[in-house]
Amino acid sequence: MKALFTENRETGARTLDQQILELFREKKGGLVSGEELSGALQVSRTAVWKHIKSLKELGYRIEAVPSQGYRLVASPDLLIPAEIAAGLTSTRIGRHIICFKETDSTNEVAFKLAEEGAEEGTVVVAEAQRRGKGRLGRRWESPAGVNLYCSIVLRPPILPIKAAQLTFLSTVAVARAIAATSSLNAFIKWPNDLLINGRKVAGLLNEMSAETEKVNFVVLGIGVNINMHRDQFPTELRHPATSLFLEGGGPVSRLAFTRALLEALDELYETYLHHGYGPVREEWLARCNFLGRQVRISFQEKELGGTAEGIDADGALLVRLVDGKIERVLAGDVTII
Ligand code: BT5
Repeated sequence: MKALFTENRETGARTLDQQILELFREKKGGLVSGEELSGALQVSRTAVWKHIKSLKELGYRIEAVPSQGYRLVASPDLLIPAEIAAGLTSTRIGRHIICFKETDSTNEVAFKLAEEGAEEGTVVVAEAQRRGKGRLGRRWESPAGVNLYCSIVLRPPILPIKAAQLTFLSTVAVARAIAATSSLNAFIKWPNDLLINGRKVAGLLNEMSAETEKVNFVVLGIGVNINMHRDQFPTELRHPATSLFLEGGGPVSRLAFTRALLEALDELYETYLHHGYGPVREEWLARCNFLGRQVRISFQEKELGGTAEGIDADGALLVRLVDGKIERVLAGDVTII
């Protein structure tokens, strides 16, 4: 499992590419000599050259001025730790950021890292996923370079039955990040979707490791379609899908979005730890647009219809059946009629 870039904001440990980018950033577009780079990084000039070459391959425009050094001319909207961490104000979420050019599934990587002891707030990001996961073994389309695929390790001191509450926390965080970085407003559809104009723009998949009375860790998996174009969606998706680009008509900075998301999550998680689920639930209810509507819910072989009334303290959906009884629904797919 070789990460493209890693950065630990607490210990300061980072890859050489990260360090080179930081030196460039400090110079604010000015020249950095090869000597300066090799001295600061404690590697040979040839090694510096090789790293510069690999950064160029990633889309960084780096100009070499003969016998003077290198200058960073332009950076791509690439999800790498140095860029994500620049100006990031979160304290807990994003303490350690690990980025891949491609991986099977960021949730799988984060889960494995958490099993190996990764600290709370570790964030795994990939530019592309080979086998992005949806719920129940479904696939999450994850083309390269246009969207956000990320997974966050949390170690909340809660009982396993409360862990579903964290899905609400991440949906609210995504909705906040969309509002902060675009002119769009996303609505939440229980339990794990965000919709714009009725089309799915983001999906969440939380996975947990727990014992009977203790959560070891939770991995919050978040996929957001940011700059995905129409032709990048497969034709056979179960529900209509969209991206921020398609809805807003223009590109959205993936870096700005990622920072906004991590900061929103940080704030919501802090609130959750200190004040419980109540405030998160309130905001979730305010951002969801299907309460009072007729819905159909399918789960495995079962189907049930009624009016969506709300969510309870555990995050279960409350549905009023035709006979007036309220049914608590813990899992399933909702279709708004
Ligand atoms: C989800 O499942 O919506 C959860 C998606 C979670 C993806 C993130 S990406 C980072 C992290 N790492 C992972 O491996 N996963 C998480 P579900 O509600 O089951 O919806 C899946 C269904 O959405 C699929 O069956 C498709 O019909 C549709 N779909 C697939 N890719 C999509 C996309 N990019 N945009 C919109 N809809 C999509």
